Amino acid sequence: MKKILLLLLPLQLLAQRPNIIYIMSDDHDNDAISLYNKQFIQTPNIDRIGKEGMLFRKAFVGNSICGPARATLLTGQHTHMNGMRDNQHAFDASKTTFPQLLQQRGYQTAMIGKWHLQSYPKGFDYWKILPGQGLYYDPRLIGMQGDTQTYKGYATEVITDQALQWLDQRDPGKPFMMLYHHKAPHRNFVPKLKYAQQFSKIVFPEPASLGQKPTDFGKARQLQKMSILLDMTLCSDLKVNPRQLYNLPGFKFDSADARNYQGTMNRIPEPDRSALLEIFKERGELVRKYHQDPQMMLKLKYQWYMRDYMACVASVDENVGRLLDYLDAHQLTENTLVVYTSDQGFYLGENGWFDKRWMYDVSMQSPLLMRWPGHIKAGSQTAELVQNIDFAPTFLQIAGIEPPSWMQGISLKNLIEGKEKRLSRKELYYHYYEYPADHAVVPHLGIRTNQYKLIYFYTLDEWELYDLLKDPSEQVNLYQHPSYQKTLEQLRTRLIALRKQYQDQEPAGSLN
Ligand code: SGN
Ligand code: CA
Repeated sequence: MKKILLLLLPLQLLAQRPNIIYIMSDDHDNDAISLYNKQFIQTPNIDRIGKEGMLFRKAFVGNSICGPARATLLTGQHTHMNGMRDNQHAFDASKTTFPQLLQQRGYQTAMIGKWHLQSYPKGFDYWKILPGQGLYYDPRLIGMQGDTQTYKGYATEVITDQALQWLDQRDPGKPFMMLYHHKAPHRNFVPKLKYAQQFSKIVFPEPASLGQKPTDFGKARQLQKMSILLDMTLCSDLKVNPRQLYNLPGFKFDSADARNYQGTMNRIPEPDRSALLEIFKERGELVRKYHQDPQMMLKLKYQWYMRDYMACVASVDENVGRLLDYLDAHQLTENTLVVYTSDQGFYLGENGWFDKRWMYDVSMQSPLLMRWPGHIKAGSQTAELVQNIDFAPTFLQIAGIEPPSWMQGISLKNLIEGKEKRLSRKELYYHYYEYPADHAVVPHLGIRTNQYKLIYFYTLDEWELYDLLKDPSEQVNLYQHPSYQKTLEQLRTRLIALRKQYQDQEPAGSLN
């Protein structure tokens, strides 16, 4: 019946349905977008999406890691429902996804860039993906025939070239939905020469908690291996030339790190490689001088990390600009919803860390900007609690398709169009699984409301409670605090109810 109705729809009407471009970068934290925070970098192109549309102040994920976040995007389900709990398994490609539903209803669909779900994409008319994490220089891309080709150039630009090419080749008579997914600024943060130069002398402000000792906290924080000082590598992550570290008295040379560094550097074409080596030479000299001074090493490593990370973001911003210009030049700006986000947040030195995974806001929160001229008011903002389970139902509703009831998110269409100021949902569920790979963050689950966060590290039977209004950086665990016992009980009850609502029935410590 539905098919017959679709056939009866005049072609013109189909063409009027909005296009959707979903831009997702990998590990791009809010603080590295100037519309959120002006302290670190200017991102005028990414900002444009928010300035001409809506900025989300409280957008979150349900499991702060790559594959799981991507599976949630596709299914509108938390990861215990879609099966993609961690990066170690393949996404079950037999699951129905929102691109498939759009495709069935006449949308042209494409997926370009980082995929990281280990099974091949389904529900796309066109796809071209990085294998696994992909490479920064001369990346390989897998095409729809399973063929793999090397593309000369820098990944952020190569992926953008591919996206623009697909836009050129598509059938202009049909609406489209494109997932345009960057590799950057993921570890090991390899910049283009021009941005490495631009950031080479910048001194970034240090977060107050940079030198924090995990021993002052519970067991979960003591177990992690995501410390800039101890776990971020000098050569591969921070591009210190291992030649400068041979035979350095008192220095423990890491040959695996040196090999990884060589692998990265060998892919960078000349003359850029030599120019980059020249920029990074100072780092080796400073390591030689300070390697036995942990305080100094932490400060230095933080600065080098920030420079490389921000330089990677600068390329992403430039290429988002290319895409927005393309839309302008092809009269596509008006009828296209453009979304900018990341698979999660990322630690930029807070608690002395890099990476993500935690339910703490730094990693649970993601940037989110949406532009849709004529529908979203320019310069609008929302502080409603939204989550990545909401993307799929939102995109379906925008395309005029009723979201299936098995999707767990809610459509944000009325919120972005200003027809509703508040969402009915007042709390978010979170569940992280991957352990011990890669950074020894122990599994945990929890509830986040506007004011509170209750986290349960169930393999340790350890709880943490934060008052986010008084302590937004989540440094004071109030779990034992006498005046919070009533709040604690209420939150625990709500958490149990949330687990039921979202059908997370797996036993977790003393829960279930
Ligand atoms: C790699 C990184 C880790 C990172 C995971 C997951 N190590 O293994 O630091 O946490 O990816 O990232 S690296 O030395 O290989 O860069 S994710 O984005 O895929 O979830
Ligand atoms: Ca990621």
